[in-house]
Amino acid sequence: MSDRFTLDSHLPEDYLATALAADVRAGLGATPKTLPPKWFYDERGSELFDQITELPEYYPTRTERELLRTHSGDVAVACPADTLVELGSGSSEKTRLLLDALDKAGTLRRYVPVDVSPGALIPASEALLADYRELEVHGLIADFEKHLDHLPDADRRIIAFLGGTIGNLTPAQRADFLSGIRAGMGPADSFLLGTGLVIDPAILVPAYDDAAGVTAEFNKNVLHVINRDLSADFDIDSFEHVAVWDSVNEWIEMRLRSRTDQQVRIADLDLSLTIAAGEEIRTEISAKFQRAGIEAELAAAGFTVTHWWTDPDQRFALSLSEP
Ligand code: AVJ
Repeated sequence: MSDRFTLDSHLPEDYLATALAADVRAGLGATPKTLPPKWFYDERGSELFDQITELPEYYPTRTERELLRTHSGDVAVACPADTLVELGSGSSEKTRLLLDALDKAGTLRRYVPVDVSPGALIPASEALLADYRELEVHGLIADFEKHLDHLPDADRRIIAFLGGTIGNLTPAQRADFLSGIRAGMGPADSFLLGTGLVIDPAILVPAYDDAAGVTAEFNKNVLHVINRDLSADFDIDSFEHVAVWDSVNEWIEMRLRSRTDQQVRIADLDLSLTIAAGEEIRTEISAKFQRAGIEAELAAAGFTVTHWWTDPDQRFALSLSEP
């Protein structure tokens, strides 16, 4: 491995197992039942998500990539940073557009991918180290909702949170998350945020319920994760994938609907559940935003939005904010 690579973990040894157990106990004990979306992303789930990003119906990834292609140069001019921090970096698929722009500006030194999954972070880092011969990569294995205080210092940083993943947080979680980011930023740093915008449900809903059924598999994968990691016996085939647009909250909800009355045993939690036919488990919200709404949330966390870029169809936005 390159001497330009360092990796720190801020997760306690048993963090993932403990956090999954706590989330499943709380979520499946609640009415209605919920599960947090972060548990989709084991190896298979991450692969399914990568497939989703290439589906014809799933416009966010390609729209954001196009926005980055067009505006990374503007980002680098507005904030000629030496360090790019990417929260929830995953496969670092869109990162190169930003790295190239900072490289061109002559300021780039270091990339800091932050992800809970080393399985995605390490290979992504290796590929970048091979292609950017002077770049330092400082990987952080951390949960971006909880371990924000460990971001490395630098002269000037861009903190990027892309993909519209902020929409997977509830409004209260978003407020905490944004304040947490803001609290750790210096005066020269900038925050680059990708947000899905509110659009016609006729386009939105199929993006979360594709014809090929990949999103359905992705949704059901959380039950595979629970079966494997908590010794549960969910009959996965008896659930169907549901995606609904909630026009009041302006978010897409993914749910898993049981086709049958069933008993589920989660051995590691010593928990038995009854699930009624037709009952739904909410597995994800994916909030979409209007400009005024997200600007108000950023302002409430102490940010000033300095740039706002959207695609011609106004489906997705990139915003750049200052503390
Ligand atoms: C990229 C993680 C934000 O909410 O659109 C894709 C996840 N869920 N299809 C999103 C997802 C269903 C995605 N994020």
